[in-house]
This record gives sequence, C-alpha cells and structure tokens, in this order.
Amino acid sequence: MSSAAACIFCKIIKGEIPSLKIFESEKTFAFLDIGPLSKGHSLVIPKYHGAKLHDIPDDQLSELLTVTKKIAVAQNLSDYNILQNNGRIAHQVVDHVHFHLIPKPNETEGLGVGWPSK
Ligand code: D5M
Repeated sequence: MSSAAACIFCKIIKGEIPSLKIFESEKTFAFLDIGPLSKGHSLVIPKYHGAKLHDIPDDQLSELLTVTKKIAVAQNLSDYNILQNNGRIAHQVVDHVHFHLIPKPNETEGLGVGWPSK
C-alpha cells in the first residue's frame, strides 16, 4: 500500500496542492486533470487513500460512479470515456484510486478516435 502522507491526491483533497475542484462530498472529490486529454477531462477520487480499486472499502467506492455520472450530466456530455488504471503495467501513475472522465466532443478534439492511449 502506498503512503497517504506522500500522496499527491491526498494533498489535493486537503488543499495543500491547488486544484480546479469540480465536486466535493464527505467521501468523494473531483477536479480537473492537469494534463487533459480533452477539454474538461476530470478525475473523480475517493477521499480514502488506496492505491488500487481493490484497496478501497465498498462504502467509498459506491459514490465514485454516481459522481462521475453527475459530472457527465453537468457537462452535458454525450460521448465520453471513463477510465480507471490499476498498476504500472496498466499505466497507473498516481497511486490513489481515480476515475478519469474524458469528454469526446468530436473527432478533431483531444485524442479524437479510439481508446485513450494512457
Ligand atoms: O493518471 C494520473 C492522472 O493524474 C494524469 O492524467 C495526470 C493527473 N494529475 C497528476 N497530478 C495532478 C495534479 N496535481 N492536478 C491534477 N491532475 C493531476 P493515471 O491513471 O495514474 O495514469
């Protein structure tokens, strides 16, 4: 298990590192990705620190998808990817569970077609 004290996303939750916050509740936090694959690319994270999906208690996990849906609705998205990486081989860079919400407004913006390369 990675350390919460050294976790960049835990620091974002605590406000120790600035972020562009979209949503916050008791268990969940969402903010804009610093390296967006398309305009509005956001990250939805549990406040509980766990590196991979299986490290997170069910009560923390359950809200993540509904918050991701709420953001998609608020952004009026029609086409989008939801992506969640676990482990280095699966391209996880930050060891705190996060769901990417990646808008796909059209085929000329962001990655355009296909699955995100990350
Ligand atoms: O994706 C980790 C994602 O985290 C990647 O898309 C960049 C994003 N990131 C990293 N640091 C920050 C800060 N400080 N603000 C906003 N977004 C950030 P992964 O699935 O682990 O490859």
